[in-house]
Amino acid sequence: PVSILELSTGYHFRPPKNWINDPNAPLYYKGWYHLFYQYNPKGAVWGNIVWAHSVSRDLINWVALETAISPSIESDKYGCWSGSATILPDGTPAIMYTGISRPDINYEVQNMAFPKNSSDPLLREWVKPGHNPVIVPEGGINATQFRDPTTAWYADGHWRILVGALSGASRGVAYVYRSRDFRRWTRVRKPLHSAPTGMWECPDFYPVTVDGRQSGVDTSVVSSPRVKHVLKNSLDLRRYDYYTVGTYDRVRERYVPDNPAGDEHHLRYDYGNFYASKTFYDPAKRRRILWGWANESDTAVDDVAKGWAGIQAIPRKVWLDPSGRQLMQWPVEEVEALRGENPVGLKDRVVKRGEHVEVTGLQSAQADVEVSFELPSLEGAETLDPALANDAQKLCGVKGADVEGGVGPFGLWVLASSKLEERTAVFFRVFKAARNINSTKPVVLMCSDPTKASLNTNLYHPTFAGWVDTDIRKGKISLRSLIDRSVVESFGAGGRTCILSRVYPSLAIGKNAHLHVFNNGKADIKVSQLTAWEMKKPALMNGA
Ligand code: DQQ
Repeated sequence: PVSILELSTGYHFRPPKNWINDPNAPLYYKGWYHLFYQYNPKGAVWGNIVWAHSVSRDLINWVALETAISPSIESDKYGCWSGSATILPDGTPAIMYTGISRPDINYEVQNMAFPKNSSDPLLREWVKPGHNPVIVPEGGINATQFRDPTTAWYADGHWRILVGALSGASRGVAYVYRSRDFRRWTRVRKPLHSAPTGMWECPDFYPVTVDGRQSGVDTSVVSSPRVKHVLKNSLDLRRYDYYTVGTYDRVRERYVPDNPAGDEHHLRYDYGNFYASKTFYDPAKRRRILWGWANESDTAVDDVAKGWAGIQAIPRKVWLDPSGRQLMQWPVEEVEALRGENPVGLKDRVVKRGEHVEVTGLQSAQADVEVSFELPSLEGAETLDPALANDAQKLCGVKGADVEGGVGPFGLWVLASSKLEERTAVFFRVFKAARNINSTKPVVLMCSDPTKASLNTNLYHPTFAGWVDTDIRKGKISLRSLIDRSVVESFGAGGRTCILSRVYPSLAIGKNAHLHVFNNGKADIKVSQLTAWEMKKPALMNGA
């Protein structure tokens, strides 16, 4: 077996050494994509947080620049935590971020920084104006749970931002601050929105178009009847990012989710390891792009030994599904430039009950796989246990990849060792509609089951799962997986449900990693098309 220390990533953004977490202030400026991120310059565990900075022309090749923001003033002396960028009307970016201003507690205030030289497309140096901090926790705000300012939007003579907070013991809150001059900020008394979910970290609030097209709009497009709004919060307690789709009332400064139960029965960007994410509008390609952090799921001891921890997921384009009920996500098209020249595949291949088919002819430890399945019949689908109908993850924990079903589980085994002792399963499973659900539509579950991912038993290997809002009666469903040594990032049904897992095989490494299609359901399924590409390493891939 190979040591965990040799497992890295080939094309996912990661630091060559040390710890990274949240993506911060992604933006596009003068032909360059900028990514800042939370970074510990002194080690592979969280701490000593500064803003590292990398730039790219294509979202794939990255060059690390010098640290952009680090403790230097009273109001950020003990840490420069997460924040966002806003492109001002003159075209220059402004950053707002959280500063830790006391040594004894995480006393959180909001600061600003501006480029020292806006004619530098690389925005290498940032200066902090003397009037920092610009927002302090006043009026009963819990100063230790008050952080992560959003990108500002502009309407009716005012800029607005959100700051995430905790009210009382358990209420997640997004406070609105307004400013006429982007300098003096005052709080709107009532928050934009709140819910009994625990602390809201890294809120994100942005418009999406309702025309069913995949294009994005700038954050300040607030008043058109052609947009709805998305509010995303990162749940500190549960460590995942959830969102609702709804309406922004800019006169009352309130946001109302379309689904009244949305904050309770919420959607997630990703049902796996994906946190503290942030979007930005890319004017070059008129799209909205989502960045999210995926932490390691090995041990802290392993992280220290390997010298680094944390990656960023492949940036995803996000748009509103024509149904208006949820977002769609898809890896930015630029990642396809890494696909090798000789894809391999399967076509019209029936996979019978209990069968698995190996996809050969490629080195699949670092690969991009797209597959479409056809389901000849849904007759034999299992009945959904009403007790588990609300908990996809639990259901998948009970009905993992090896538990035979009616229709499914079927999908991919990725990062599989030659004798299959190790394998990560990414799959679907179809259920007849539960009797307590007012619909005849069958229910589709998507899972990532890493319980067999590694012979190394010293690892955290949760099964991840989410529902897929698709009409499977048409008999078709697709899956795409970006496999990258220790990452399996999967997109179900064209990006309706996404799951990122971190896995640490001990055998299925490099040339010893295999790829299979499997079917552990009673019903036959058909792979109408499978295409798998080896993925090249970007020429430049340098975190801090
Ligand atoms: N990470 C930052 C905070 C944020 C948290 C600190 C989310 O600003 O709330 O590194 O991961």
